[in-house]
Amino acid sequence: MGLFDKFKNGLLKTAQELTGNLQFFLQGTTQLSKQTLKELEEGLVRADVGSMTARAIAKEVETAVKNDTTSERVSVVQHLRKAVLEKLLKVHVSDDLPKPVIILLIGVNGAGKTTTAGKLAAHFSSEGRTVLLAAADTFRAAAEEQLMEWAQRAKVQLIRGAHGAAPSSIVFDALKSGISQGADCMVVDTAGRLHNRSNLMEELKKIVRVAEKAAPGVHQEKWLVLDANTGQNALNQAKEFHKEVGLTGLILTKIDGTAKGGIVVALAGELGLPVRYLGVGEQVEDLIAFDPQMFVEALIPNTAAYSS
Ligand SMILES: Nc1nc2c(ncn2[C@@H]2O[C@H](COP(=O)(O)OP(=O)(O)O)[C@@H](O)[C@H]2O)c(=O)[nH]1
Ligand SMILES: [Mg+2]
Repeated sequence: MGLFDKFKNGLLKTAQELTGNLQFFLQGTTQLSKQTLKELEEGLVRADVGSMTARAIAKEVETAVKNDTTSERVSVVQHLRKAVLEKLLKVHVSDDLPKPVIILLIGVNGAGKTTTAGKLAAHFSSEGRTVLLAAADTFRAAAEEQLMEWAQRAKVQLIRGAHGAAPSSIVFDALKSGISQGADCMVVDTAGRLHNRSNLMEELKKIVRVAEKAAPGVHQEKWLVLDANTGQNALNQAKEFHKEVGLTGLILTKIDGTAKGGIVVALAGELGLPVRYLGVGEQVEDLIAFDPQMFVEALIPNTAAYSS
């Protein structure tokens, strides 16, 4: 499947929510009435763009349409596409990472950290990197086994700790070993934690500090893995984690099963953090590097205002 088709399939439900709605109320309208504008904003909110960002986008569209002398139906959609794209481009970073790089995956239970660790390992390995997976989730007995399966699938090395070892000590040993072996991409899977549990947040900060000590000067990424179904709660989660450890990116998982994919726009608009990857399924290939243009094209196709 081509990259764009992956975007399109992954965002199908969100697009139906948003664009299906656009088609309905933009049909036959030649101007952007107050009512249409309100419906546009509501459509964005329903797709989980968030009330603040939805309002901002609606305002931008209103201004753009006013200033556009050729304001026909289709141009409303064009202006909408442009407004959404601008929000995403503002925070976008390319997926070129330095070598070596350490990637810490953090987030709450069930968000998709371990699955994403496995997918990322396969992805970077296919780019010719020497990848190492570190199993720092010592909380659940099955967690290591699950990561082990992913390591085998991705054909990369897995480093795990001795029974009962502290997560930070596993991270220390894994990164030391990775650096000495010349690994250039070290992906660390951590235990699920709630942002409002202070002992778990302290443990996370310790993991970050220890990673810096084990591999001084090595570029460190701290990616929060978020379940897209969480909707607006994802915003709060991200804010809290960001405050505690200074995130460098986000991964939105389970985009395939939700109509709440607009959360990507909310995260960009309200947090200023880039989405790095989208999880669009449970298989190893179901991970896509985030691309703002493709995202907008999949969410609000150019043809939205024409087809009936
Ligand atoms: N549909 C779908 N399921 C996913 C995705 N990512 C993870 N999952 C599923 O979500 C569940 C929890 O994933 P897991 O990686 O164990 O979460 P963790 O607790 O954060 O490590 C598993 O059943 C995964 O197969 C995704 O992008 N799409
Ligand atoms: Mg896990």
